Amino acid sequence: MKIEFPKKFWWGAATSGPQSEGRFNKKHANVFDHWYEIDPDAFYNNVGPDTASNFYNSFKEDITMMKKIGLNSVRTSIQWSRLIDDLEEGTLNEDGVRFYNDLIDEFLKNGIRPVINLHHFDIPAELYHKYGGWESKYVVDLFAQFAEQCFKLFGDRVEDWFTHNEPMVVVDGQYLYQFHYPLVRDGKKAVQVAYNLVLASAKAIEKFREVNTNPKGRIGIILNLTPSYPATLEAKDVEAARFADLWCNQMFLDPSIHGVFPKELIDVLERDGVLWESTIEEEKVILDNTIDVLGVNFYHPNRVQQPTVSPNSLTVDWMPTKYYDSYEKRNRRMNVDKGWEIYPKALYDIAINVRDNYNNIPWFVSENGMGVSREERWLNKDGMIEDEYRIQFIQEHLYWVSEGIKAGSNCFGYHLWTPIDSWSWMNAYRNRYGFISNNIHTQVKTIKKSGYWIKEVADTNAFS
Ligand code: BGP
Repeated sequence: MKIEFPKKFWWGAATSGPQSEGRFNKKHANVFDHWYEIDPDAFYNNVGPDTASNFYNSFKEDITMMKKIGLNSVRTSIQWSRLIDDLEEGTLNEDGVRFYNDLIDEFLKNGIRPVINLHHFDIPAELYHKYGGWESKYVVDLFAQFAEQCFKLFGDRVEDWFTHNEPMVVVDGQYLYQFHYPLVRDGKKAVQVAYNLVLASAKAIEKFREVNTNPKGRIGIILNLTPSYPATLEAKDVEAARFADLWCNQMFLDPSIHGVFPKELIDVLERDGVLWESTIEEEKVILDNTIDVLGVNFYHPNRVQQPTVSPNSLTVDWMPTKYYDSYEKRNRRMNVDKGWEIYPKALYDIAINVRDNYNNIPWFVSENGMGVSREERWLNKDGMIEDEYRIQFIQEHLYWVSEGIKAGSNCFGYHLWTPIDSWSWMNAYRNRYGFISNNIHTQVKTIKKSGYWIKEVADTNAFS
């Protein structure tokens, strides 16, 4: 069966500054650089972000390889901690400006659309230590100032901007489940941070509308959407799935696209005494500055059941787990290395949800991918990794994307995580995701079988 895609479909891949560049010449540490400095043991094999995939030094060669495998668009992020010299004054770091100028020009020279994101979990550590990072509305304003600098510097050449990548992961990782520095566990702060991230996105969009002069320029947000499926049709499981959807998906989708938070969520948070602090002026900024385009990161669905922990036994004041529990393993198809369920049809459900409930806004799959460990197991005699499993994974997901498009959803592209195996938060290089492998000792990069496969797909806009 031949699966075809619309003209000008984006075939690409995504990375981020902190996971690819390496720390070279950076004036400031982001929270991950800092965490690695104080606790290298928190990272798999003690490998930190210092070198990552050396993109800062090898971006020209790397982009040549991306072109070779047919990618027509690539996302990365501008690191706040690299571009800005004085974080409060918002003055520019010359080397940072030079680097991102050269990088963007190199993409364009190679016919690759640069898709630029502004925050990928990497707030400068200093802003956390001095002001509590995303807990602070002052930091929200500093982010808008940084965003404005980016639009002014690069907006003549960059058409596609995104404010945050996966703000939910900041809430979960940094403020609830303690898997990202600063490892806080505080429901009330988590709720405030979620609100502040939405506000920061809206304030950045407001700046964009003020300073952008590129007629093709547009701006959006990248959300990791996890459709929530109840374990059974019992009312309590269904209710739990409803809350999971409100908390994990709608909390960011609704204000980003409709300009308001879901009332049902506000009611629950208010009743529990953890609702964020907001002002009428801020709410107006959120209402007036919705997105033009949506990025959807999809890895796995959320299988939800009623909470197993009694609300009274919570060890902290408030947790969303008061209302739902996720479970992952019951006889489901799994990516065992990463521990994530594989359920491609969820992408179709997302497509229909965006079509029906979110104005059928233009959207693309901004990340999808399969993290696999010890991929050298599949090295062939010519030194190429034969990652058939990745090709199959992508095909299955693309099939459901195409079904969504046929049903009228406005999806315009697919980006794999990631073009070249990159450094991955605490997992460092354990799980590999790329079309191109990276030997972290020599930094030699080699195209995998999936890289040659995607080239054919991109060239023909179809696969069979
Ligand atoms: C997403 C992030 C990426 C990337 C990816 C893979 O949530 O946006 O930055 O890391 O997940 O996950 P992991 O790195 O944890 O294996």
